[in-house]
Amino acid sequence: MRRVRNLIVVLGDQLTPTLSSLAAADPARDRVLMAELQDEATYVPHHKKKIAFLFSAMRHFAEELRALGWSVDYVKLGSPENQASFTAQLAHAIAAHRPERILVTDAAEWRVSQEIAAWQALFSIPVDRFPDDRFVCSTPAFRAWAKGRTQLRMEYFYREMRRQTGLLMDGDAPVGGKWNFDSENRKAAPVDIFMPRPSVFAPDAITAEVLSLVQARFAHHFGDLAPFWFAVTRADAEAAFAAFVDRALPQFGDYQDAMLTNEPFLYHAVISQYLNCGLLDPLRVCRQVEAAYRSGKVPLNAAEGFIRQIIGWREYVRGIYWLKMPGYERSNFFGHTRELPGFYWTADSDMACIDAAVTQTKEQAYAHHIQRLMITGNFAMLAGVDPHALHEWYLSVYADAYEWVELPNTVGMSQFADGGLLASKPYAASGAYINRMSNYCSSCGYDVKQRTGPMACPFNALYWDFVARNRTKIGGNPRMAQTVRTYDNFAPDERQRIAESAANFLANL
Ligand code: FAD
Ligand code: DLZ
Ligand code: SF4
Repeated sequence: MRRVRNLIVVLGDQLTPTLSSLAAADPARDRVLMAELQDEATYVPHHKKKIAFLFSAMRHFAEELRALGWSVDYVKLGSPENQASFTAQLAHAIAAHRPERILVTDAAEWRVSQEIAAWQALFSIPVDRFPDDRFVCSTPAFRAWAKGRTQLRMEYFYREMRRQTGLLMDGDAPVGGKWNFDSENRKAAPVDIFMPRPSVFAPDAITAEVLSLVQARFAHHFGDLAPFWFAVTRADAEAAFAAFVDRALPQFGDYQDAMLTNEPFLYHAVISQYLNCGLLDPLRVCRQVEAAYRSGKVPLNAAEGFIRQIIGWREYVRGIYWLKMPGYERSNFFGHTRELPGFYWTADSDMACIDAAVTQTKEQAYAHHIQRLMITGNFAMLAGVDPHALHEWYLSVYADAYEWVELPNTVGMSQFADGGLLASKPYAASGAYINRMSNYCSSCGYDVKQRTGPMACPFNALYWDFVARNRTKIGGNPRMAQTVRTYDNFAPDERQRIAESAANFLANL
């Protein structure tokens, strides 16, 4: 057998045929290594649907590469040559193939990038690392943008990305004369609204085999395996996205922040799991959305809102992650230490909003942004939950969760645990916000209109108790000052009732 020249290690979230490591190699002489790894499936106990999605997408990608002429060593979990970790699997492959060099595209997360950084010394083989060019903003470019700025605001970063990509630009000016149409995107959804569903894909033979494997090996992990309907090939992910553009995108902006019982997806795209493992290309989907706007199929507030999520938020949180790692994962501005309540796994909190978000998370490995931010995230911050414990929960339960995107959203945006690096104010809200944006409160045993007492919505007393507890930390924030003043104007006995209601609720958590 001819000696392999380059061995290309392709990680589970690198399912892109134009990947930088593959572009540097030659299918005729080089070999690809992919592996289903126990360590990767369990470094947090991932949702069963997430593991099944990724393993099936990986297996389909190996087929896609083979069809393009690549030789692929694909190591299934449970096969005799399977090892637990990237490093152990690579050692096994090096012994088998004796490659001259290892090629790898930089890992998306710190933990794995540290593992890769040790390979050259460990194996005494040159390891060529290539930047992951599937992002609009490289990590050095983000660092350069951030340098010297006292505040890193997404909005300014986003404008740079608009200029750089030319998306929704008329020359140097933003289309429509404004960069951001978010003020038009805050509508609550009427309960009888027509709701398009995300595309569903029946499991093929490869997926069926993976589903059996996951059921056998990870039965104790959180989440429902069935029904399994995610796309697992590039073609199907692209079809799912095209269907979203046709059916849901026109109203994406209007109802972006809305929540409805039994409507987990509303007008959201449900594509983050495809984008984050490389089945969809972020810039390409934005160009498709721009084309839909320019051809008159979708309004500007929808197109701009969607494009902002991808070239704005998604790129921005990645930049923050690589700017602040390691250490960012231990951020805890408020010094919160409470354990994560058990109902984050069991959905039996008796709070209709929490139970709706957790139930659909268990069923679908999905919740939309406002559910993550303003229901489960908001509650955890008000209740003083340890941000690291919450981070591990989000990283486990969503099909789209990878640390580079999940951690800044959890620690920075939802918990304000970085003290305001990412968010300009804590996303803290009482029941009134949830009542305005959802229909959850109408089926809840708690009364959203009451501030204190045993039947009062827990978010209310917890919200004011959070303000009271942290008044010195948040009072200087111009966007929180009015809230602190409102609390200060409560009569002393009302403040006392708030403290008692919050303490009673937390004591029974
Ligand atoms: P849509 O609402 O249809 O938005 C379109 C796309 O925009 C998404 O697919 C996503 O790629 C991108 N996007 C939107 N908001 C964000 C954001 N804040 N950060 C990054 N990308 C964004 N997103 C993840 O991809 N992985 C995570 O692990 C993750 N964890 C989160 C944890 C918390 C606490 C919060 C508040 C948000 C988190 N998000 C995460 C962001 C966001 O909730 C999801 O991207 C979104 O819900 C995915 O659903 P969708 O595809 O239907 O998105
Ligand atoms: C998330 C994940 C899981 C569950 N399993 C695997 C796996 O078996 N093999 C693999 O190569 N990658 C997996 N991944 C994704 C990796 O954790 C991901 O590549 C790292 O997070 C690097 O960003
Ligand atoms: Fe949630 Fe409070 Fe409304 Fe119940 S009343 S659904 S706890 S916001």
